[in-house]
Amino acid sequence: MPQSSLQRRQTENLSDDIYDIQAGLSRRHKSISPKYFYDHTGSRLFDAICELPEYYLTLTELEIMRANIQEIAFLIGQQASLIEFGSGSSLKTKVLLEHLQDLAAYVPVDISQEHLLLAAERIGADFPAIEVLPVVADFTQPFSLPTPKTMPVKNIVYFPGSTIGNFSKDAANDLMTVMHHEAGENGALLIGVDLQKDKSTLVRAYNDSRGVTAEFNLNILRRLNREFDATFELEQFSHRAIYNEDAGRIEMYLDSRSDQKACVGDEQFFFAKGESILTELSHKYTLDGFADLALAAGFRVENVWMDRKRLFSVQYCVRI
Ligand code: AVI
Repeated sequence: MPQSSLQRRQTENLSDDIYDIQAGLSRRHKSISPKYFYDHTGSRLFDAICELPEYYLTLTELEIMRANIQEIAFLIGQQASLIEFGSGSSLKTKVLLEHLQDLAAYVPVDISQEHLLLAAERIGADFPAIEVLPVVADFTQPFSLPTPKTMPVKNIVYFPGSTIGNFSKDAANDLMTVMHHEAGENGALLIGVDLQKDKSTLVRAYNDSRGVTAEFNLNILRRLNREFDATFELEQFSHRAIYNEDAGRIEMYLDSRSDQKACVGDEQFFFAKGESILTELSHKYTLDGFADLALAAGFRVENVWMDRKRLFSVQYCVRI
């Protein structure tokens, strides 16, 4: 039977992903991209992480949003178009939308169509007065914006959760440049940025006592086994997260517990006992460090809100 174009696209994407995974595991320092964390189970585990007090990021960002929502809404102003990078079903998005009832449109952008449409439908049901215009796109590349019924006064790019930290410094600059482009003239960026702090708080956040982060990290191998023809033995790997103070980032690894082999597709890989696979970087910024990153992409930080302990920041950056 001839393949439909959707089937063909799915097959092509699958083989691109297998090559990408094989290339990562062929390097001297093995790695697997964190983009493979988020299958159904991975997304559920990440939601569970966000509820852990040790993972202070989500609860603190929400607290900052709630405490400063009037001022944030005032800066965004009336009839703006809110463009969320990521599909935005979170509580933070809801807190924001509750206070922006006169938005021109809410535009969630995500590469996963299924996830995006579900989130957009939920937001549409909760906020019937707001025009919701989902866009399926890889937001690391420039994309076209839809035209809302009401002409927006300005675009506000919203990027919560400190996901910016998961990008290398160069990739973060590229992404901020795309945000600058999508924000357009008079536009701005509202972004959640995790801050540098004492090592023990950071290490605890990524090595929680209930082992949810360990399970989240190991699930990447379970997904590779299921979707990418891989043969990892999960009990032969262990989760490790460290804070690299010089680089200002959390590094998450899966360490091999023994000398072993595993296949991905038709390639076999050898793992020596103690050898690590890097699965994620999570950069933590100083206020000055983030202001420099913003400036390099054409933004000036206009407002910074933080919690009392200065664990996390929400920053409003205007286009210059
Ligand atoms: C999605 N991202 C901001 C999380 C982080 O903190 O870097 C992913 C995560 N990894 C382990 N715990 C949470």
